Amino acid sequence: MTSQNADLVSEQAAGSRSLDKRYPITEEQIKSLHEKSWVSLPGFLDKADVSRIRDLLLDIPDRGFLSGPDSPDIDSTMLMLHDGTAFRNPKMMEFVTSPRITGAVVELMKVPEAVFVQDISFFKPVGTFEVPWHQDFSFWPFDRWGNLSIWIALEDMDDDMGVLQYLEGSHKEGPLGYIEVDRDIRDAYPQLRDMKVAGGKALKAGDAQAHWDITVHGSAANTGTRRRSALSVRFHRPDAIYNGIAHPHYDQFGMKPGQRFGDCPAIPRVGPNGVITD
Ligand SMILES: O=C(O)CCC(=O)C(=O)O
Repeated sequence: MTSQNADLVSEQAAGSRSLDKRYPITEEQIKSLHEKSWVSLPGFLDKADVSRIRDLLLDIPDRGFLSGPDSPDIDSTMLMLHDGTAFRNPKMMEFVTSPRITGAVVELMKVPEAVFVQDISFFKPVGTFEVPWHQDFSFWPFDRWGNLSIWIALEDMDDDMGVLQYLEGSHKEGPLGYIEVDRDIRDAYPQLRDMKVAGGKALKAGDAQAHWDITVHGSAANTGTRRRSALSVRFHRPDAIYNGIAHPHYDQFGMKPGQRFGDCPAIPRVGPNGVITD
């Protein structure tokens, strides 16, 4: 651990989780992400901050997990999504680009700067179905993998509430394609069945976990007694290039295929200390 990180750890122990203060990422955590495909970030954020963000999201209309002309009506057993709130709400943008979050992102990604590309909530009411094992990469308009999602618990979560889980080492398989309806990705790629299932355990409000866009991940049904409220914040390399794949969130930025995300005026560039303004 560097002396700077040692200072951060003692500050953490003293209880400072302010959004202006860096989270003390350790070498072990960086290694976990790069070797095991995911990393646990205990005590990432202050309980009061995540509860404020949860309330902010609950105050705006949500949409259900399924969308499009053939999708069934939204019912109370679906994931409730709020997609791209930060691009409409300055308080949310301030939160997701705070040094607490972006400092951890660039250290984990091992890059000098990154771009903030998406926030999306996953509020999972009691009874909500499982999210099947999948990779995110194929759904998004990036020319390369390397997008990092930080999945934040906005409330305390018990083991039976469907906490996000991961197949350890799965990012080393590379991109494996879309989820096919009625086909388990582990049937298409049987070697995934040999991988350890990690994560998926109780979390406290403000704890977080992070994964790559090619990490195979999913979540069990919420069989608990309370809604499970989580927020994913997603970052990529500034030199990642828009490839034009249609997506309801990314379509809004008016990007041209071939354009770097770091050159899109609507997309914030971030570094260890928050937004980069030059
Ligand atoms: O919250 C969930 O259950 C799914 C989240 C997810 O797939 C993601 O953040 O990429």
